[in-house]
Amino acid sequence: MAKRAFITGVSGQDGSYLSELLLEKGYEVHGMVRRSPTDSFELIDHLRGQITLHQGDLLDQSSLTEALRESRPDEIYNLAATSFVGSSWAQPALTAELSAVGVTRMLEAMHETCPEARFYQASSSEMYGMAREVPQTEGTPFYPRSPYGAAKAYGHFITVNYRESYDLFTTSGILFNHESPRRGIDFVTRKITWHAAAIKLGKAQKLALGSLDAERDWGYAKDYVEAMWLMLQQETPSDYVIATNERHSVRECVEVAFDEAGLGEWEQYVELDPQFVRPAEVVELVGDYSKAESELGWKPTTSFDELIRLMVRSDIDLLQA
Ligand code: G4F
Repeated sequence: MAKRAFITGVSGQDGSYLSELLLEKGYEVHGMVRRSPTDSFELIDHLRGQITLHQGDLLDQSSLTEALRESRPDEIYNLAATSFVGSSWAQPALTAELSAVGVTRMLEAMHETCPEARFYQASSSEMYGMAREVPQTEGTPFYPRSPYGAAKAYGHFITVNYRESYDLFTTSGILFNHESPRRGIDFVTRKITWHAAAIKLGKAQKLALGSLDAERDWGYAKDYVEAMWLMLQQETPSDYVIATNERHSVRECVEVAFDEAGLGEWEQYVELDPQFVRPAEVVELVGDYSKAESELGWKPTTSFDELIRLMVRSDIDLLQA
């Protein structure tokens, strides 16, 4: 019999890639969406008919319990959250409701309806914030620098706590930044690749950015959803850092993107705009994925350069279509 998976945040970047991966593996895929399941969801519309959508909300306990009762999953992937760090200062309490307490609601729903299921929590490198050591491992203490990071740290610890309190199979994937052509346009990599493509095609003139010196460990989202699945296939649940162990700056991202678009000197197109500078930045985020490599057999397959170039090509195709 086919295994059943339940994905919150199914209509986002990671949810759409994970759905494709699980369908390829023969899973019956169920997803949770906040709007009506009959609405259009850009990133998963090509999977219509292959996945079952349930309406539910991380703010609403009974909708989660009901969705899990209906789908009876073997595996639960909790990917839903507010994912934009920048807006978490404007909506700190909502961020906590969704990304912190929302995790407890999902765990409670699982505990009540399907305690034998396996649970994946989407934790984040933002929990390291003002990093206590470089590179970061599963043992590095957290020091979040945004309401988003603080909420994710709660979500991480409550996942560990339900594992230890109730002996549930719960895991937490500490994922560093992961990007793709499906990334939202507000995130810096996609903002850059989209603008490089648009400037190339004469559809935009300028690109406004915050700090060019900010650095991140950027990987390819398609590689990272494979790691999520692997975590739930292990004999015992544990937590894993998923990263590339390489750091690149926003400036380097601009250089590669504008080079791929054949635009020459990028300085003439880029302007600095203080509205994109954050009240507090994270520093020296870079992940040591050696535990994932040795226990899951996972490692990233796509370099930073390849990733940014494939995103630019995809945006050129998109804008030309
Ligand atoms: O692309 P970003 O907005 O991603 P951020 O904040 O690192 O968060 C992403 O990765 C986290 C780790 O996996 C996730 F938890 C989170 O959900 C999200 O997926 O910003 C990256 C860097 C920051 O330092 C930001 O200050 O780029 C800098 N930046 C510079 N100019 C900009 C801009 N970021 C955005 N979004 N827009 C700018 O114009």
